[in-house]
Amino acid sequence: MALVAKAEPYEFAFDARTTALVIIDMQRDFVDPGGFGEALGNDVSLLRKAIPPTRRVLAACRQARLPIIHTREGHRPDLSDLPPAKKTRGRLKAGIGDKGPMGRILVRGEYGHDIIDELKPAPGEPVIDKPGKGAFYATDLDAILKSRGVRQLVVCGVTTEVCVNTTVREANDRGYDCLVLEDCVGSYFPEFQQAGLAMIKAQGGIFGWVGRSKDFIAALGRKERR
Ligand code: TIU
Repeated sequence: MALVAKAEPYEFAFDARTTALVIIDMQRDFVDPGGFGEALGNDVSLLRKAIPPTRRVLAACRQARLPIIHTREGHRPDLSDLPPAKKTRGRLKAGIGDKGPMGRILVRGEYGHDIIDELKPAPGEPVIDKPGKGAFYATDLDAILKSRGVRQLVVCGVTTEVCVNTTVREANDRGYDCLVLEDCVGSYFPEFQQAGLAMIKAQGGIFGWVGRSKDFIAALGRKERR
């Protein structure tokens, strides 16, 4: 029996047995003061606003026993999976693989690459290490979701127009329905936050749905009361 969450362009109907929570790249390098993102001149408070509602969604999904997946963007320490184009883009003084404020930037195993303490994965929750912006590219995410019978994704994380949008587009092409929680995603650019969400729900939900954490949590709560 479907649960229903208020969303745009229309309500998101989902089955708790086939829905997973996916939290994208809530890594210190992007989100924490003193990390790579801030070193690039970005205002991380725009991303940090997403932490409290995402914590509430994570707690509700754990209680409802939904599969929970975390992702991290980053590369092998030898950088063998880092395309030269990605390495040189931006002409940064300190870029991916270089020494940054929290260890080597976006390198697996480094402190800055890991997920923030507030949203620490629990034992048994898969963490997908991805070399690209999309969580499906060059990862086993699709296999993990398919093996659990997942067909719908509830998406949180950063950044809205980069890794969240890329992942939602990849998921859409693979046949998943995605609900993006607008208060649980963040961008360094307010105009991209707005446009990134508008693009998902335009044209009748061309890539998916956009909703709010409280409405999704309320819908999940209706499962608990059944
Ligand atoms: N996770 C993610 O979005 N990676 C980025 O590089 N985002 C930027 O907005 N730069």
